[in-house]
Amino acid sequence: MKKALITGITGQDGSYLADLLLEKGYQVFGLERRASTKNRANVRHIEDKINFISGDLTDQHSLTRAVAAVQPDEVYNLAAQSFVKESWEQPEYTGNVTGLGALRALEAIRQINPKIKYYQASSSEMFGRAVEVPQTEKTPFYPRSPYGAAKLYAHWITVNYRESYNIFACSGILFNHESERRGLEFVTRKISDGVARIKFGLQDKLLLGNLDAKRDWGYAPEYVNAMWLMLQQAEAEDFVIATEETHSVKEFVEEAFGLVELDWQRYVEIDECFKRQAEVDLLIGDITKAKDKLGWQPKVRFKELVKIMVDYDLKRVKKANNL
Ligand code: NDP
Ligand code: GDR
Repeated sequence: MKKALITGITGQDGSYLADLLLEKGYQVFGLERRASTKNRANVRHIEDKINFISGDLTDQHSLTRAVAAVQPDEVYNLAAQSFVKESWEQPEYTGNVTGLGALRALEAIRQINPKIKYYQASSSEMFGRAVEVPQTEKTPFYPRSPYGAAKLYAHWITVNYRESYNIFACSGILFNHESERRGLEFVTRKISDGVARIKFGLQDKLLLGNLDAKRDWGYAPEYVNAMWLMLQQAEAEDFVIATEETHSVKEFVEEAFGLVELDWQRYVEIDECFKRQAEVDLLIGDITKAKDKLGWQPKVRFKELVKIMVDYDLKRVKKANNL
């Protein structure tokens, strides 16, 4: 039985990856940080199958201890301060968790057993003010936020530990991926939740920032499969994972409101506080390498993604409010 240690197991991706690895017969260990109230909603359905280990990406000892105790075959480093907007409010903290956290995870592997395979959750935010369209593994990086800069450090330290210590370390450069488990602060979920609440008369307005930004949005459960595939290859390499389609936030809004037959222009208002200090205007990935080497490609496309999220939030909001 293979053993995997997942940091960020309570997040969107960590929970889907845990589902996948349990299905594959892995023994799954999840690093969980101390909080006054536990945050296990995303893993509630598999809570009894996961071995939770206490630890925090800002604490080297806790990571080293976790890796020593579990002796995993694979470590998936998914934990991060992952909200881009927040990274301007907490730039140093973001650097510490999202950037140095990866170094600490790699150090734990180097010290305990360099044969452990490592996956780093890199991000299309590293392309930032993209110098090339579409973006590939070879596109130069130009991060536009403290988050993007921290991810870039994590990305390069992963490459560096691969080259310095021969650790099987891969970075998946994943473009935005969303789901029913997406945090409510991210724009897609904010929209699907807002649409449901407006439909049921619980909310009048949806306040958003920049509607013109374009993103390559995929479906998270499919993306965690790409992470696993990367660690099953003969050689450790980095891969872009995306849908190769780009849509604006406005298109997401139109599609989501359209599904409940409401005119979005009556409900959506622009609030400057949701705009960013520096924006990433356009992201679209090129997944030629992932298709060729991993045999990976997405099935859920834009319209289906919006529908999955809106349908889910309509049901959830209805039930939560006894409607
Ligand atoms: P989430 O924000 O949903 O999950 C983040 C996870 O990290 C949570 O489990 C959180 O725990 C944990 N965490 C945060 N800080 C710490 C810490 N100091 N120590 C230990 N754990 C911590 O992110 P996603 O699931 O969406 O993303 C997974 C990873 O992939 C992240 O690294 C993200 O930056 C990256 N990424 C995401 C993309 C996306 O579109 N979703 C695209 C590209 C990259 P808690 O529950 O306690 O808060
Ligand atoms: P992003 O996701 O920054 O791409 O990072 P987010 O959903 O936060 O923003 C996407 C785009 O929508 C615009 N936007 C708004 N965003 C939010 N959150 N709230 C709003 O009200 C709003 N209005 C407009 C933003 O300006 C932006 O252009 C996500 C995270 O999961 C990262 O961790 C990950 O690395 C990247 O995706 C790839």
